[in-house]
Amino acid sequence: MTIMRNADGIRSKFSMAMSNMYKNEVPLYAELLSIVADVDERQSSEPLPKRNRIERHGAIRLGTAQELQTIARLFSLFNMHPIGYYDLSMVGFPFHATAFRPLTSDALAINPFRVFTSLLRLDLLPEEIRRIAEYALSKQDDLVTEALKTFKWHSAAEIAYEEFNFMRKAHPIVADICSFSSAHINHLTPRTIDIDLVQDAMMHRGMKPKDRIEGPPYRACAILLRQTSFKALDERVRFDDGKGHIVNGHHTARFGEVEQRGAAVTAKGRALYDSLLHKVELATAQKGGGEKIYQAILCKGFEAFPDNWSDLRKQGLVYFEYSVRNNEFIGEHRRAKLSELIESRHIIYKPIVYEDFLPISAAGIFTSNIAGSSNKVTQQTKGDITLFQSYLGGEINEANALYESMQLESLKNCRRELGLIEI
Ligand code: OOG
Ligand code: NI
Repeated sequence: MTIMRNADGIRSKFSMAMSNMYKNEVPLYAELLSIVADVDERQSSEPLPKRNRIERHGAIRLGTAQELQTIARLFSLFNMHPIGYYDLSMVGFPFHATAFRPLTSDALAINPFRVFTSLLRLDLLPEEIRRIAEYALSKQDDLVTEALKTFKWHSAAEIAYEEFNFMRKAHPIVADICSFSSAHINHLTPRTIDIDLVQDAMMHRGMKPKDRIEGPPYRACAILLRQTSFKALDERVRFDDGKGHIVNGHHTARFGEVEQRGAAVTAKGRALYDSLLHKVELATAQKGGGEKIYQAILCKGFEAFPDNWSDLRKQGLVYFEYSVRNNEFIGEHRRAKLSELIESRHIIYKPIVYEDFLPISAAGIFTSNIAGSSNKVTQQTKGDITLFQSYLGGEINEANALYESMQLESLKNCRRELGLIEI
């Protein structure tokens, strides 16, 4: 227990230290934080929960199984565990990923810091690229001792400029992963309550946000996750020219992102989300046109996703946390059904926050933040969760199982408090 509590404390310190480091390294990120604070203050009628003011997520890209193993051990000290398997090969990227985050409501309430952690799949790279990548990765630091440095930026590359450019042509993220002495944090992401306003503000200040807010459209009942970012900085990096001379090159890797989180959806809700998004993609591909047209098609498409909490609950599309509002006269209701207790306002409910990521959105974020990264080096293929888990040395938690158990736990508490026979 003490260890767990301590771990939560360490996570808070770590996420704060990381944010300070990133503010120094990428001043535009500090500007993004101030936009979010302004927007949220203006848009919120009541004080925001403490959770909203602390940093939310970051991302890191790894090259080898050993690195993943070390990172998993490091994060477990912060009470962050792998949740969800994200197969990026389905969008033609040679990566798979998981998100490390706290598992329980208590730990999330203290500090919900999460890190989207992707791992390069050397097996999906063309032979020639794989050879250079393997060679470059074999020279990287021993991460057991260098764990914290993992998140720091390196302004000198470890490979020759020519090799860098060769890899970059195949896929810029492969070059990003393989060219430095260790990995680096590539973005941090605060949470806002109004991402459309933050997007406008970024545009206004000339911060060059990406064109598209990823995820569902604006809704009265926010679901899942909406994300946007300012584009990665073009940074000077020193390279060896292969003949022992230094050349100045450049690389785009580090950016800042912002997110708005909504309700966690059930498997049924997710299937509906995926199918609507798919239809929107098809319609957009057919129609073409810019971002305005995409947004219009998106909003229209999502009319099929109920947008009030009552219907979302009745149709089993969203996970809820239930609580007792009024336990008077409950003796008369001991056999009452959940729907009746909700009707009579003995029990109230609120949506459970989605704590995870979305693979299609993640691909959109990846793509827009590395110059020239529309090229795909792999054919669409299947993920390999077994391999990923063998590197982790343990199983990945399934996000929906966690939401489901939060919901069940809240119902159990209601039942106990109201002395109900069953609900
Ligand atoms: C990770 C992109 C995924 C998100 O917010 O979906 C991500 C990356 O660019 O390395 O962080
Ligand atoms: Ni992100």
